[in-house]
Amino acid sequence: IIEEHPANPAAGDADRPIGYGRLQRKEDPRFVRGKGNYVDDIVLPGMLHGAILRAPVAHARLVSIDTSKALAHPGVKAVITGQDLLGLKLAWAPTLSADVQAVLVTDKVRFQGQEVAFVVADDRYSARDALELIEVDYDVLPPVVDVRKALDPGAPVIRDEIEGRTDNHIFDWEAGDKAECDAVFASADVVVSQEMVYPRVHPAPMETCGAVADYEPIDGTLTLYETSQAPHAHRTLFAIVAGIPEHKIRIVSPDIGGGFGNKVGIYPGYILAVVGSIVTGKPVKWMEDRSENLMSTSFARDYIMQGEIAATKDGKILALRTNVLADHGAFNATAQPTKYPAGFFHIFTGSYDLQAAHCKVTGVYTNKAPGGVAYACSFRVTEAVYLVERMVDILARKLEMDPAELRLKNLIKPEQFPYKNKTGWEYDSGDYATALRKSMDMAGYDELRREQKEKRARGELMGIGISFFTETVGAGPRKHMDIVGLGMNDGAELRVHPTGKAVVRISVQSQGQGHETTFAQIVAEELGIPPEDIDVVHGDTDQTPFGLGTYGSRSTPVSGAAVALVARKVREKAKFIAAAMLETRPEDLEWEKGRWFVKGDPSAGKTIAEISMGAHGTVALPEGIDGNLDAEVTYDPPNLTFPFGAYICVVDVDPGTGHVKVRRFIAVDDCGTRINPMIIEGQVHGGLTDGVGMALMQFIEFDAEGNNLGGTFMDYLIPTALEVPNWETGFTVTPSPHHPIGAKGIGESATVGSPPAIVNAVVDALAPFGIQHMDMPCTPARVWAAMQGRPRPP
Ligand code: PCD
Repeated sequence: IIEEHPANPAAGDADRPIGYGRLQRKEDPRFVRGKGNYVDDIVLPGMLHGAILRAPVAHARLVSIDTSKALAHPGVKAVITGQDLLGLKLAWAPTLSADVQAVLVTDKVRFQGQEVAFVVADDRYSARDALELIEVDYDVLPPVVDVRKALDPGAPVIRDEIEGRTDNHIFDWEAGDKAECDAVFASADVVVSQEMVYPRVHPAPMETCGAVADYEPIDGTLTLYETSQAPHAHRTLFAIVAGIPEHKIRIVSPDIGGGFGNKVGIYPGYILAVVGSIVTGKPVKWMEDRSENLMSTSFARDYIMQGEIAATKDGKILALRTNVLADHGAFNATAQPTKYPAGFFHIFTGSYDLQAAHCKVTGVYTNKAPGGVAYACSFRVTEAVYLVERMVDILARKLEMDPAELRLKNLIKPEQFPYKNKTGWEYDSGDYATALRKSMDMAGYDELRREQKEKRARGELMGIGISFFTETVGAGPRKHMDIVGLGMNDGAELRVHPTGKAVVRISVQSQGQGHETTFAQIVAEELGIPPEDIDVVHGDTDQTPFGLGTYGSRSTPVSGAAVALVARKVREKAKFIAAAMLETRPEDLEWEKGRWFVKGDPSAGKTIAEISMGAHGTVALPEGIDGNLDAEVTYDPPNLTFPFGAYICVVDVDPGTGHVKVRRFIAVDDCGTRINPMIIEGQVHGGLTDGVGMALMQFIEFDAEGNNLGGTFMDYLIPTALEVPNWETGFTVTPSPHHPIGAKGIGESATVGSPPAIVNAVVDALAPFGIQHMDMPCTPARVWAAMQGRPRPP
């Protein structure tokens, strides 16, 4: 299975991947054979099935609910309503953003698709049939659909159950120095402004959300199989909310069919499965269907951003400011660290060296599904990067400068790192201009511009779009961040068996990223044990150390660091045992290629396997060293990591239909030290494809009544191989100075970086029409409409 095995890599070679490089994925043999084990594959003896009745309207008072006919339906074992949950004190559950969310409606429906009742039956079909027998009387209220009208005086108050609430305002949050920023703007030569919408989209993972709850009444234990990106955090929250002691709860996240942020939160369905199991005394399975997933689980984005950029007339960018209106839906359930209600949006200064910056974000309630999840985005970085990269392009147009040249002029320089931006971030490392130049070389940038000029002369619409992004991933240092009070650290436990095979247990949860491979590679690199001899255990709270889970591309920055350090701890311990075995002093030993040997006598050495056998065997152990090669670590990152990239997109727009074809896409990514280049390329391909979906095809719209118009894959379009080009990827390597192996995250880079490159390309193609901006998604209808009534290009 080893495709590329750099046997004796030169030490310090930054381009060399870690631990066997392009190793084929250890998890794939089970996936390609259809032997994965997903939540819906779990079948327990006597298991019942749950189904959720959902509200047909967006805003309505619940007048009455009659479940008697449903209860009488054959096979139905229980029907649970909001009133029942009130009795159990489970009608409302805390969200990840210090709000509460209704598990089942008790008073008022607040979005279409909201959970109203839960039926438990012998099989899925009886449960679904019984839903139709529940009689609900709704008193329909006017909904708040348009976020711009949510704060109007007289707007219906959505959260009227909260004491004293008279409007739909959730929070105002600011970063940067407003006075300083306004002063720079006031004296700048050039100021341009633009309003832009980052529309509501959905992670839409291949596997929908679901759970199997198994409450054992005799000893009071709960085993919950869940689609969860953060099993340990979920367990703690279940313990707090449901009052079940934490040591009696086991959460298992088996194979996950894509997370993309959709499986970070705890949805009502998970809680209902648990309640169903407690009520019936049987295991209960609940699996969403596709429409339920799209309509009720976490959406992403939904930011209306008013951006302004200030510069000198020769193109030195001075400052950036923005006001954002954030639609959080009916409950503030956004996933992000407590201190940051707008996530990491304040990295909106991007990759540029600015004199001042200020942002203000206002969050409001509307009658839409809650969420604001970080879909392939480290907490609103996606919105931030889109804003700055569109603004820089608009500025380039205004200054009549080439957008690449404008960027090169303003990028933070290598010698400025660590770089402190104007909103408080400290970027760890970067070499931005090199990455941008590399992408321009790969693209043949000057040649593309020549081609564009020729085509424009013939009336053809070709666009070239650039984006340069910096991300902030690896949340995070416990002094700065927590989620619902839990510090964002992660653990790793490593055990080397007597024969030198190893098992590493990690607190993060793979959803397809290939952790069983890459985390084994980190141990392999540190200890010289081949990756195939290292088992990676994850996704079961009974078997793994505590940690906050996988999202925000944090697994490699946080848990990957824990794994490197735990392996180093084992290596250090092995040194003392090796010294005993070799009858020498530990300080006389040197480490190389998986073995400790005597300095000056390389033939006298012991491999990790030999040392492990010694540790577990009869070697007389030095004072204070016990008989194993095990260790554990909890890692608190000193800072986040700041991966970056330069993307270039080439589009052709059909002047007759408005159809946008992405002809080429060049992506140069820098995620520091690379572990597995093949997996990295896969991550980038996936993220770029997501970017095409967001930029050109998908958004979740609502009509005036609050009906969700994006509730099926007929309306919510998922990009396929047909819509995307043959991705051209490249890389540079700028290691993170504070990460033990220099690695930064990569999982979300392409989703963050690609939408602005695509939109910049579309707007560039439409430049002859004098179009400065177009909101996503640039669908054929929108592009066509934008061209109408404007003079044809010369
Ligand atoms: N890597 C390497 N190297 C480096 C980095 C990294 O190799 N330097 C690799 C690792 O190890 C892994 C991957 O790659 O395997 C990734 O990583 P990261 O970046 O660390 O990340 P993570 O944490 O692991 O993951 C997460 C991400 C996210 S976040 C998302 S969205 C998405 C991504 O991931 N998701 C997904 N990708 C993916 N893929 C798949 N397949 N699936 C899925 O689901 Mo969020 O926040 O949740 O929204």
